[in-house]
Amino acid sequence: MKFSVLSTDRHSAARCGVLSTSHGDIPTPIFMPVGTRASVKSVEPNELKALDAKIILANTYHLYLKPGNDILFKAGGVHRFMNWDGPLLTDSGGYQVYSLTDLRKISEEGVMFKSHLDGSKLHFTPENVVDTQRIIGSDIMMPLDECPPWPAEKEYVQKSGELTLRWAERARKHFLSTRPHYGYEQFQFGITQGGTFDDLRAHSSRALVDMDFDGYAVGGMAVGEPAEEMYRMLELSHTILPESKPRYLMGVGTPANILNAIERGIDMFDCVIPTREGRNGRVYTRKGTINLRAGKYADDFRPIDEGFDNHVCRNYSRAYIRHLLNVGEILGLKLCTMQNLSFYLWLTRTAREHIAAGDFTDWKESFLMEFNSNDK
Ligand code: PRF
Repeated sequence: MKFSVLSTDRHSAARCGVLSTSHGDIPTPIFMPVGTRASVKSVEPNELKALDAKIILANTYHLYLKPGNDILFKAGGVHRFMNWDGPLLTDSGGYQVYSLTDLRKISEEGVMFKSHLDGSKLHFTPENVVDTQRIIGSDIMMPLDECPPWPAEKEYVQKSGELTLRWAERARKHFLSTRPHYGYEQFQFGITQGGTFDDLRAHSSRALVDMDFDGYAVGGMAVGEPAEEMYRMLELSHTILPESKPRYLMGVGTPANILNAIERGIDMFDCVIPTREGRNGRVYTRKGTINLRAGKYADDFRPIDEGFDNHVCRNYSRAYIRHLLNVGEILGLKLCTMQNLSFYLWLTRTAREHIAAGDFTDWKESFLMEFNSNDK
């Protein structure tokens, strides 16, 4: 995989770079909008492009369930199926091992899920998760892993981490012995686990580095641990993961989490916060978040974020969007979603600019000061 680091911050581990895939180049650090079921809820691919999305994420577990591999293969892969011609990353279903605790059984072989849709049995193995992602045709695929909850006993996290490593070994071997279906190259990242235990996280990271993945994800974070614990794990990861490969922090997070992780050497992020909160009427501004459902916005004809140069702020007022939400017009959810994605994409784009300019840490501090000021 071609990943070029263009500049490294003198005051921190932050770096900006470019990750090249067959579907285009991705500037890093980057936020990846979540399109679990081959749709970023309510937003079309051409609109994602206009919002400056460079890569989106989908989920192997959900797509395997519906529409299933036969239809995905007949469609010629998910890019063609959904009409997204940019880079696509797929998660493995490893996170569902965590989120669907009551619906799965873990064994050496893999994970047995009871479908959350109709109760039918699904067997996920490290090998068939690679096969499904070959059919999906994602540019970057993730191996099957187990994300343990927090807090958890060290013995459990250790055993789980060892199993994830054996699965990673099988997944890497299967990936290297199979070919893409659609004539373009695919890449595979490793996922580190180990909870917040320094020795377990270090062991997981070293073992995965030895397997020579195309990039590395830090998994098992943002499951309820204090942010400081997560930052400590990122500092540790930075000392072990190779500088020359991309690093992805899975499922994170708030704007502050993202900037603090960039400062610690992370290049890629995905999170449902902007899309999910948008559908609840919560929107992001440079001065913090506001909930547009509140009555006080009924006659507030200012844009969501005054002076923020994007489609939503140029064209619509708080009062109008609040009205849409208030009467249940679906356009309201869509405009809130677009505002938030635009904000998150602005955040990583602006971080890149400041890394390149050499003043990332100063900008980060002043951004967070204003974001937390509550002066809206
Ligand atoms: N593993 C996988 N996907 C994930 C995570 C993980 O640990 C997280 C971390 N909470 C988010 N998404 N496969």
